[in-house]
Amino acid sequence: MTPPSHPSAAHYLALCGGVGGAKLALGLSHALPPGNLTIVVNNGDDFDYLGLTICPDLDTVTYTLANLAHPLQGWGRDEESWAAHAVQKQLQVEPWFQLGDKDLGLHLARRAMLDAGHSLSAVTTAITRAFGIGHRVSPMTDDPVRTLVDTDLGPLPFQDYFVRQRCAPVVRGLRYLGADAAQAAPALLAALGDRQLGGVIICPSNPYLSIDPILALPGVRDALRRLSAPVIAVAPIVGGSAIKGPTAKIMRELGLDPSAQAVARHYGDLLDGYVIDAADWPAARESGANLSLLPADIVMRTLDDKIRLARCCLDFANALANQPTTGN
Ligand code: FO1
Repeated sequence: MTPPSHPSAAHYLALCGGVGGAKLALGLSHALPPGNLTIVVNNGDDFDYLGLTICPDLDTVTYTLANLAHPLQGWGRDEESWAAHAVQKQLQVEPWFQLGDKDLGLHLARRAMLDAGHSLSAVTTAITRAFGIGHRVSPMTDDPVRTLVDTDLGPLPFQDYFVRQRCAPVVRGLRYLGADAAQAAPALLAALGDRQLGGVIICPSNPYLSIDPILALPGVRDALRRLSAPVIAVAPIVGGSAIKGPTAKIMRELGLDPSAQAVARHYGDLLDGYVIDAADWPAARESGANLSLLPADIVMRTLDDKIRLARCCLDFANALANQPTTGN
């Protein structure tokens, strides 16, 4: 495997949500030293549950980087026990959302640190360091932002739509409540302002549920547009079906063609490069998108797959950064 050819001093910013994004974030954490990578995570899925602040995407990324994640479930921890949830179920208190016993420990600690006045960024740093994670993991903002799903049953808070209703309602639209008044988190602002920024990698998470809340924060889209460093995205869809989660269903319900090209159109002029699966390469080439396309094997099953794709993204960003400017 060729070593990454990106300049060692460069810093990279990864934007991600839950499962799919966390896989690439793990690959990037193996391909880059801690000082060269900032992982900014969607926290529009966050919600207050039984007095606890649940941060699903932050916790999926944390558990994934700490090698504590449940290997199949896509959330929560491996080797978990469910004694507390069993009592909750017996007492009929909100049993629809399952918190494992070890996961509960994290939520109680986060609650205490937030109540002590620490920001979500500071709390996330404390948690990730305690789990042995050297790389910087940050929420997109320290302010409350909540994704609201407009459906045929009316507006639903995200976890109600996603977990309680198992994504069954028909999606009519999405709103990110609080985003317009929220401040991008310090680590996100620092990365966007870093003169050593070598590139931004939009990880293969659901664009509408996980990446758009980050892009909805005031100034983030414009800052990405103004960057001299390349912005690349990895397609979350292969051959018209989402690798994980309800992306394709949501796209169809939003009247969008569930394809890698539709996602590229969705990100629009933010992108300098787009990594798509080799299966989607012929269609994408015909689409005439004036975007640098890179066909790759983007399905990540093993750790090697995740590291390989991460290095492919870094080399792609580096190649785009060294392209002679077209002078436009
Ligand atoms: N997803 C479920 O489908 N069922 C659950 O009971 C559940 C519990 C849960 C607890 C903590 C946590 O961090 C995530 C949890 N998730 C659960 C996943 C979560 O709702 C979604 O994966 C994300 O919000 C989607 O990005």
